Amino acid sequence: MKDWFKSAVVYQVYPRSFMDSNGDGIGDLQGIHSKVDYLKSLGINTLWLCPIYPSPNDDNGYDVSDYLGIHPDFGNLQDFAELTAKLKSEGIRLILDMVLNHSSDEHQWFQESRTSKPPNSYSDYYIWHPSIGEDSTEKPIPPNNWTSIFGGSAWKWCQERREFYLHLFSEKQPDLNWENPRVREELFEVCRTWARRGVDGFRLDVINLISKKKGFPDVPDSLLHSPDQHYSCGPRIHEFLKELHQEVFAPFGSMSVGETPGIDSNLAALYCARERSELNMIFGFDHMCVDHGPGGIWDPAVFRFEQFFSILSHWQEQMQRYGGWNSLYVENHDQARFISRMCKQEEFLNEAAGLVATLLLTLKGTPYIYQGQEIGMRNVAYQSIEDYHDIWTLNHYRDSVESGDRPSEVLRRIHYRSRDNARTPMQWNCSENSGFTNGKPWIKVSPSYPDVNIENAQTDLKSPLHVYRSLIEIKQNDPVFIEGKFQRLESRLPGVFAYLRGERRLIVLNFNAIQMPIGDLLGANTKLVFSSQRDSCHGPLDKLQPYEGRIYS
Ligand code: TEU
Ligand code: CA
Repeated sequence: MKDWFKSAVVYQVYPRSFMDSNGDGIGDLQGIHSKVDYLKSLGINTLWLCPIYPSPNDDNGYDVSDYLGIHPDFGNLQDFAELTAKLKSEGIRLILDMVLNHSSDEHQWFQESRTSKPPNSYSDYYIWHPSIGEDSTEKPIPPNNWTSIFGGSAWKWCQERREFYLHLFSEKQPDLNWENPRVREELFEVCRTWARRGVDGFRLDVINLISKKKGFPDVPDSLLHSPDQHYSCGPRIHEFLKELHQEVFAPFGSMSVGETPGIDSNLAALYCARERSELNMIFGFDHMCVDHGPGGIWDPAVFRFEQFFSILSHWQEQMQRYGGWNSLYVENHDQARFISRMCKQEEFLNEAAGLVATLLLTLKGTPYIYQGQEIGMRNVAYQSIEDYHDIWTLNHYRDSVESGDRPSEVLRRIHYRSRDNARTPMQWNCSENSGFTNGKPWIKVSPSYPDVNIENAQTDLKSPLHVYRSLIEIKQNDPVFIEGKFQRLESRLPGVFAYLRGERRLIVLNFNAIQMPIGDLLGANTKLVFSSQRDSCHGPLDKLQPYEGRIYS
């Protein structure tokens, strides 16, 4: 089907934390297989799997040591084939996560590259640079001030080659050299192989970082807290993406979504406007930064709702203007749980989750639902750093404590921000370890599981699960929610976001913990067709309940 990505409703699975089939405490492919029926019942039609390849797990699979294999923790190629067959029989498409900006340092390419200089065939597979001198302790000085997104210098000295290599993420994730045509061809062939194995599309990890700025200029002071803006959009980025499109996506009809930190709505269309033949859509980050303080991601600030609404509207309008397509998300494996960020009233978390569902499924674009989001899974607050596993979190803790921050203060930031908030095991039921494993889970289960779990949600009419289900069905049966024009309506009520889809669908969302009158937003003939809260009352002089979302027609 042409443009099937426009009617896709994507569910993202973090395989380590979804379902464990063999009691080793780690989620796996057979575990996912056993839950396909659940996914089907939710109504989603596309599944995105985070990396499933062999990896030393310095960054939980985003450090790939063999692009064509399956990590033994997850199973093998036979399990993969069984899963794809099962998905196909249920009409669910599959997209895989491709990590093409960097590999693991344990990949054979890097093992060869680190010990050899040109003309050895692997010597230029990565980004090598001589030192620019020695400091007073005779340590080599790296070529510039670039810092890794996970902390520390982005350059690591390699004694064998007597050169630095670049790693924008951990030092076990050396950046691949896309300037080398052989590297590009290897990576294209990797994607083609998975397409031949039946994969329908790709989520491309940090794809806008693959082309590096010529001459490696220093990061300016103003961007030191968000250096990814400096690393993104190198001079050959669009050329490389067009090549990927021509070599892989076009011949296989694969769907493509690029993860693009540091791209704003004005640049976005350059990546996904249809006639440019690059990507189908991208994941922007603007709207995920509305609770960042001046110190960047580890500096939590109050959630700025009005900014959130205007960023979302602006992306909607830009994509409409330039013929691009939006991806709609508020959670993934890198983000803390959204309702914990947005809603400070414990008693309204379920309502807030239903409101978010209404937002994601009624804006224009392809919605991405992250595992557990549909039942309102929330942040955890482990009291010991020992209970955290994410490399970014652990680095932040170590660096902050070393530089004199109080450990309790650092933990407070981690509770709010850590990526592990999204990585606690999926909560299936109220049995031990939330039904995720019979063994010891690789990461602690959230203490919320006895209440918040799939089994409870099925019977609890207040669970956001039902809002997701109903709205997925509405979206799939009403083309206005796919192609209908987006138009924001000015609302004088603070914290209320209202817009039209097409001519006749009005969506009104109350992001407040109090009731809001909405009479003046509604025309005389508007009739309520959906409320995210079943028990609220409806009439022309009606009030929106705390965190309620409604659709009128
Ligand atoms: O994430 C990229 C990433 O960490 C940044 O985009 C970050 O979120 C942003 O700079 C915040 O401002 C991807 C994967 O999703 C993540 O899990 C990996 O750790 C990372 O790439 C490295 O592969
Ligand atoms: Ca397992």
